[in-house]
Amino acid sequence: MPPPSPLPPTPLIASDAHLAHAGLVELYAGREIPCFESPERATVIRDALLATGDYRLEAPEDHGPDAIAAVHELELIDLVEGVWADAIADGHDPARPLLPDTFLLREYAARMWLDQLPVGRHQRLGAYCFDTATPIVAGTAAAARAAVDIGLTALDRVLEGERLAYGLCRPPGHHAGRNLIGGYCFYNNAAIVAESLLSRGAERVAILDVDFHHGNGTQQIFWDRGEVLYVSLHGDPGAIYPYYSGYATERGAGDGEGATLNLPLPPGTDGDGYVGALEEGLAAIAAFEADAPLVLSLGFDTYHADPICNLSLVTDDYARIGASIASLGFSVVALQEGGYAVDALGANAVAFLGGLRDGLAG
Ligand code: OKP
Ligand code: ZN
Repeated sequence: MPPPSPLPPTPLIASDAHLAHAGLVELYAGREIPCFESPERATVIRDALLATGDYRLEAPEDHGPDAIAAVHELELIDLVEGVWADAIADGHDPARPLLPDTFLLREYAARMWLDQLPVGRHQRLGAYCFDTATPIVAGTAAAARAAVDIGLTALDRVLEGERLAYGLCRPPGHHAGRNLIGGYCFYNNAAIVAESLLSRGAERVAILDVDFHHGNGTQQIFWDRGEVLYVSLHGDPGAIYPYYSGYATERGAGDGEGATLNLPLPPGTDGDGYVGALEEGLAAIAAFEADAPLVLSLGFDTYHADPICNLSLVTDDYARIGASIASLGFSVVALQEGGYAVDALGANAVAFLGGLRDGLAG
């Protein structure tokens, strides 16, 4: 192992609360499979970063419920916080994760008042969830809250002067919308951090999303708001989850028109192809002239061996991508989203954050 670099250690904000968000299964193509979004993902990333000597581990501080309520509707928060208890009270097997068994589709929603929804939160789960990949267990809500606190604590460190802070959020956040959970996500960590920046006086905040998947939740939350630029590189939704959003034609609306930039990538895109598209995204961010740190939704599911994705990045590409993002000159609040090739997550995190860290220091 090379000697640690002389730069001061970068804050790595992490918590063990996520360990109880475990035993998860998802439904895929008619089968129940172990959930790709597992606790060991966060453990291997944390251990690999700490082994470099370049990071200092810090627990999140409790930021309370207000920052979550600034982004998510109260009934969604109430659902996340209470759905497990309602299911258990109604006889749900505590050893089994909870998934919705119905979804509130447009046809029904059009003639249903929200106050007609069933009282049991487990019975109305399908009104607030858009897929079968977002299992809930006893520890889910506390893990989701801790992930938000991780993001907000990382933000605090950057506002105190760090060029980079990394929040090891789990569960991830970018698929969660104002009133929807899905895609392993409950509270939208990156959106909450961006909103917190606005509440602390920033006028223009940019979010860059380099997770393999389109952050449909982040896009929805800021869709009609010009003060937040959302730029996402992702697998082409024509063939890839979340299927119904992430097309290049989606550019925001109203005050937010032009403040959403989607850069869908063809299957097999390699490092050169990726960096080419990234340059377009970075140019848009530079032109936006944010007056706040960059919020980065960071996924490693762009990796060639990721089990649910189709791009072709290799570990060295992450160092380049990190360096390229650093060249923007913004301080960065980097928040973990996806990445499911567990054996490679540590090396990819070390490469990416190392490139970013060195770039920001130089
Ligand atoms: C969350 B994040 C897998 C189907 C897709 C949901 C993927 C959520 C990704 N066979 N299931 O953006 O990494
Ligand atoms: Zn992803």
